[in-house]
Amino acid sequence: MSDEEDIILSDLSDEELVEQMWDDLYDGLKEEIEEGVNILLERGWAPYKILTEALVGGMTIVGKDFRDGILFVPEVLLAANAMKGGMAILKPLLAETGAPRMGSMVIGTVKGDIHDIGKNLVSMMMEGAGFEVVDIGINNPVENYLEALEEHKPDILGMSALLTTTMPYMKVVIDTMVEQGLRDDYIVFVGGAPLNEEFGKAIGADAYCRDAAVAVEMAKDYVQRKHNQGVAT
Ligand code: B1M
Repeated sequence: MSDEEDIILSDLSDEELVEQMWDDLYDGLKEEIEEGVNILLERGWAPYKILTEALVGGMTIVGKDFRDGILFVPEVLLAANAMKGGMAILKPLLAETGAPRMGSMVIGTVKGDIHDIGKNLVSMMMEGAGFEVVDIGINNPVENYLEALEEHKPDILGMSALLTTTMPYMKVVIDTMVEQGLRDDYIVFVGGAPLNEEFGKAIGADAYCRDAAVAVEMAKDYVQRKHNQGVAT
């Protein structure tokens, strides 16, 4: 234990530091995660590389032990809090690319689901790529999505779900959009760890996005196509 306390993060090599950050994330040590992120930035690491390798990499380990009953909700909450500390440092850097305005998106996690790290990451990356993002948070019933669409008229609606029990709610939202004659006005993207492409197709989404980088690529592609169609008609 005292060995761990003695570790000076800045003395570690990049590889050792990333592994130490996985441990620190696992232990929910927010300040250490923030320090690690700052050290990697000083060493010239790109924000996206830090995000994926040090933070998402660490959260994957947490997820496995959560699944296997080694970690429980309170510990995972601390890990999530530490991850958010690191993400907060990276957010302005990811958003600072000076990318031209590409389009807009409303994004939220579906009803019954309070997981928001993945959604936040998608928002950050989309903003970094030049999209205007309206984040409506977690636990959203269909009414919240419809209100946000009405108010902001985005190009894209993004929905996130991390639970097998909440992912079917995405279909409720899409079906309601169809019923109200709104479905074709928006590009609908879905994402979250338990989803796959087949599910996305089955519920009538335009695309399933495996991760934040895919979401950005898909968004550029679909918005471009939408605008081209607009010009053609
Ligand atoms: Co939860 N949890 N959790 N949890 N949790 C999972 C999802 C789980 C897989 C853990 C496990 O068993 N291995 C499991 C779900 C099992 C299942 O449904 N099959 C689970 C469970 C069971 C639960 C509870 C039911 C536990 C309990 O209470 N007994 C409970 C449910 C609460 C609820 O929502 N009602 C619960 C609670 C929690 C915490 C609150 C403790 C915490 C959330 C804190 C927070 O988000 N603020 C938590 C966490 C942290 C996790 C794990 C460990 C990590 C999730 C995460 O943040 N990943 C998770 C295990 C796992 O996923 N491996 C787990 C990192 C993030 C960057 O990845 O979210 O996948 P991800 O997002 C990616 C992509 O999926 C994609 O891009 C992102 C970035 O690349 N993406 C999108 C996501 N959303 C997108 C939207 C898009 C596009 C792409 O729109 C365009």
